Amino acid sequence: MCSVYVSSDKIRDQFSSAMSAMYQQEVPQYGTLLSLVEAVNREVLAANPALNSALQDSDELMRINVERHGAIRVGSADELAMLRRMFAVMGMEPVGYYDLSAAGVPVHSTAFRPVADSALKRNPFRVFTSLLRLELIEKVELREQASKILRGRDIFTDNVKTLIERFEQQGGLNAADAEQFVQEALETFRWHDNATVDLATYDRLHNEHRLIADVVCFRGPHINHLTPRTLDIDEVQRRMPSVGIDPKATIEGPPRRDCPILLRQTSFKALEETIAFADAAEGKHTARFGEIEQRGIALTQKGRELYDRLLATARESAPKAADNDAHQAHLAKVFKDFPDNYTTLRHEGLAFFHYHAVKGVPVQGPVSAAQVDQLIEQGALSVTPMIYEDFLPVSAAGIFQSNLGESRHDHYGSSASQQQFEQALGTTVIDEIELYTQRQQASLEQALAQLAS
Ligand code: OOG
Ligand code: NI
Repeated sequence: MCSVYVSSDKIRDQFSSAMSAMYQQEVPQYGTLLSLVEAVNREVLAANPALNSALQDSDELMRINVERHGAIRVGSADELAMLRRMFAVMGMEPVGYYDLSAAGVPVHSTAFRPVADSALKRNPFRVFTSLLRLELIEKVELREQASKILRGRDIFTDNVKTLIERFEQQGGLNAADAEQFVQEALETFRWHDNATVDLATYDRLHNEHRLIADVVCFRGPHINHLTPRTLDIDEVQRRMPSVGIDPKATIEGPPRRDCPILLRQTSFKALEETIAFADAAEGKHTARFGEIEQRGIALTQKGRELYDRLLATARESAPKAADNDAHQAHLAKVFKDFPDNYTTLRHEGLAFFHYHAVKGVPVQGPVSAAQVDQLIEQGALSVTPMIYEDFLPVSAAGIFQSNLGESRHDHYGSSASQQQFEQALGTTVIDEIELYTQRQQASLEQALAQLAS
C-alpha cells in the first residue's frame, strides 16, 4: 500500500530549506556567505575532476548544495524534551554528548541529525542543540529569577504541538499537515527583536554570562547560525574580507590535508542588533553569527584518540597563533604523525569507510571479510571515505568563545553530566562511534553478499 504520509526525509529537507530562506532574510550576510561558498565549491570541482567524480560516486555531490547545520540553545529540560519530539518528525535523532562547561560555557549539548545512510544522502541537516545549565549560576537569587522567567515561556506554537502529537499517534503526517508543521516549527527558531525582560534584568544575566542572557531573555531559541559546507575552507577564509565578512582569526580543527579528516570550521561575528526591552528601553544584543565548515572522513576510536593527542600536542607546544597561516603551519607539522592516505588510514583502523561491490569484475578466491584486501586489489571491492557527520567539542568551544566577546568565564568547576542531560532529553544519546561502526559493517556485509551471489 502506498503511504499517505510524507517521509521524514522530505519534511527535513523542506524544513532545512525553509530555515535557510528565513535566515537569509534575517541575516543578509548569511546570503553573501552562501554565494561565496557556492562559487568556491564550483571552482574546486572544476579544477579537480578526480574529486568531482569521487564525490559523485559516493553520492555526495548532491547533498553538498543543501547541506547545512544550525545551532540553538534552550533553557529547560521541558524545552529540550519537546525539541527531541519535534526533530523526530524530521527523522533527526540526538547523537553524541558535548560538555562545554570545561571551556567556560555553561551548557551541554547534543546534535540532532539523521542517522541512516539513505537519510544522510538525501539531506544531512543537523542542529547543534545546547541546554543551559542553570545550576552553574552561582548567585542563588539570579538562578531562581532565570528559572522563573524560563518557566513563563512556551517556545512552541500550539499548532506544532498538536502536529507532533498527531505524528506520534499516526506514525506520520499527510502532505497538508507536513507543510503546516514546517511553517509552525520555523516559529520556534525565529528571531525576536524584543526581549521578554527589562534592560536591568538583561544586564544582570548578561553580567553573569552573555550566553545566559541570550537563552533567558527572549521568546524563543533563535537559530544563531546556519552553516554551509565548503570543499575548500582555506580559500573561503581567505576571500571572506573581500565580500565584507571578517572571519575569526584561525580555522578550528585539523590542518589541511590530502585526505581531510573530521571537521574544520571558521566563523564570523555577527553585528550587534538593536533590541527593544520590556520596559521600553532600547539596547543591543549580539547572538547571531556566520560559520562555514569543511568535512572529512570519520575516525574510529583509535583515530580519534590520535587526533585528540596531536591537537593537544599542538596546543601545548605553541599558544594558538593569532594568524591563521602560522597556526596552520604549526598544526601541519604536528599532524605529520597522522597518516595521510586512505589505504594506510584503513589498514591501521584509523578511519571509517563504505564498501561497494564492483559489478562485472570476476572474483578470484574466497569472498569473506578476511579477504578484503585481495578483493580490493582485484578491483571487485571498492572503498569510499565515510564522512564525519558530527561536531568537535574543542572546536565548538572555539566557535562559542569567538562570539562571546570579552565577557569570558574561565571555567566551571563542574564536570560533564551526560546522565543529567539524558534525563532532561528523555532518552539516551546515540554513540556516534558505534553508529559509524555499524554503518561500515553493514556496507561491508552487503558488498560481500553481492560478490558472493
Ligand atoms: C554552538 C556552537 C557550536 C559548532 O559548529 O561547533 C557549533 C552555539 O554557539 O550555540 O555550532
Ligand atoms: Ni556551528
